[in-house]
Parts: sequence; C-alpha cells; structure tokens
Amino acid sequence: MTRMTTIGAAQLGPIARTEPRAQVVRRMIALLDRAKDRACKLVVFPELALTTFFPRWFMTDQAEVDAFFEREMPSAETRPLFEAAARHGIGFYLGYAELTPDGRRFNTSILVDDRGTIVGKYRKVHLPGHAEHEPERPWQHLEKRYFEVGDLGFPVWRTMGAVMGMCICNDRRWPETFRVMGLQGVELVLLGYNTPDRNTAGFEPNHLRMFHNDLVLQAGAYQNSTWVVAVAKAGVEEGVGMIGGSCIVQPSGEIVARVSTVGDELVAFDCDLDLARLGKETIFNFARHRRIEHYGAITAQTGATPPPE
Ligand code: CDV
Repeated sequence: MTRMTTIGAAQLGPIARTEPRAQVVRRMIALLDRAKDRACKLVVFPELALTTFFPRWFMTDQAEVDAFFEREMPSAETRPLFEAAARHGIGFYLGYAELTPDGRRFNTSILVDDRGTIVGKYRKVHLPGHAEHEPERPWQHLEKRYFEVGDLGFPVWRTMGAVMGMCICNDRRWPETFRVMGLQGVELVLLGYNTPDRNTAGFEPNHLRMFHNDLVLQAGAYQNSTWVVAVAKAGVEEGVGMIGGSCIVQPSGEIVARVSTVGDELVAFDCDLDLARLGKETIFNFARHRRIEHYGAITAQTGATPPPE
C-alpha cells in the first residue's frame, strides 16, 4: 500500500503595502477552494504571506513596523482561513510575522492540521540581509533588524500521515537545515519564500536566482531523501521583482510540479510519501554511512578558517 497524499503549492502574487489582510485571506481561501477541487490534503502558502514583504523598507517608527506583525494566531482576520481549511479537511503551512506577548519578533511559520489545529511552529533561523539602513541598495533587506533569530530549532512533527518539517526562505540555502530534519526522519519539508529576482549586494546574472533556488531545493530533497514543497510570493511587489518558481520536489531530487505564472496559482501533485524510503534505506542510510567523527567543525565553528598562507 502506498502512502499517497495530494499536496498543493499555493503561490501568491504581489501583495501591495496597503492591501488589507482580509483581502489577502480572501485570495488564500480562493486557492484553498481550488485545492479542494484538486483533492489536496495539505496546502503550502509563502513566507510572510499575510502582508507585503515589509523588510524591504527602513522604518524607525516601531508602531509602523508592528503593523505588519500578528499578535495572535488565528486572529479575527485570519480565522476565516482556518475555518475554510478545516471545512475542506485541508491542512496548511502559513508564514507570518509573529509578535509574542512578551514583545519578541520572529519570522514564523505554522503547520495547521486538517481539523484546523496548530500542530507545529517554526521560527526562521537563517535571517539574511542587514540590520542598518544601506542607502546604496535600491531596496533594503532588513530581516536582521526586524526579527530575532528563531529559538525553536528545526523540529519535525508526525501529523496527517507523514513526518513533516518546516523552514523559511533563506534557510533552504543551508544544508544544515535539511540535514537536521533529515536526522529526525523527515519525509516532507514545507517552506515559503520571498526572493527578489536580483542580487542587490553585488553583481550576479539574474538567471542565477532561479538556478540557486532549484539547486538547493533539489539538493536538500535528494541528500535527505525527502519531499520538498517550496512556495513563493511572486511577481512585481512594490516595484521589486520576486522570482516565483514555486515547485514540488520528490525525494530523488527531481522537480515534479511547477507553477507557470508569477501570480496567485495553485499546483497540486500526488505525492507518494513512501518514495522517501529508498534513499533513506540505501545511499542516504544515515545510521550506516554517516561519519560524525569527521563532522565536528559543522557545530564547532561558524566562519571558515583556511590554513595559514
Ligand atoms: N526572504 C529571504 O530570506 N530572502 C533571501 C534573499 C534576500 C536572498 C533568500 O534567501 O531568498
């Protein structure tokens, strides 16, 4: 018997700075309705899905920043999303900016099961960008200013018939993200992202943005023998082009489904979770082949230390 489950990648097109959450939630519910028609059991939405990607602006007024954060989940504005998903019997991944009761701010994702219960929370560990205004850039990337580094590690959850884990955007570029979840037997990694189509830190041909996206998703899937569902906020948002390219990657590392637009779009795929077994039992049988006595530097140091000249 296979463990087949249909999963939807629910890409969102641009969200304007002035677009109210209630309208974004309506767009998300429209995608959930399509997911229901396609018999999806789980839907993945992007990183910071409820608002525009606000770290692109330098703001000094904390109240202005906090307007992009959620103080409770679900809230009056997001409850309709939870209700629609539960009505359809669909679980979902949702990225949002979290402001905790004790005043901490995280770039967060939650995993909600098919009955509308929050079963998992993840807080982004790898925060890209910078903490101060950098006027030479055409736009800012101030995640290091607006968020704390996540404090929950990379947990996985056994829910909806699979072992699932989460990460967020820049996390996908770090093999440690996938490996820590791989070491917990992850079968399905869910991730949302917001990736500008241009590198503002230095010159890089623009096509590399999508190449690197695919490269790390496919490597993470293959090297840990896991499904990966990666979902973008896409299109030109407040003057910044975002790559899109939301896709579903199977444990062989092959992309098996991909969006074709940079707008609101759902792609669905019948994922056989047991496809994760072959790699886990053979070439990436960790217990059999990993040589941790040689991996100490991975957790003992951050920067590289080349040998002396
Ligand atoms: N939201 C992100 O984490 N974006 C980064 C960009 C800035 C490179 C990413 O890794 O896609």
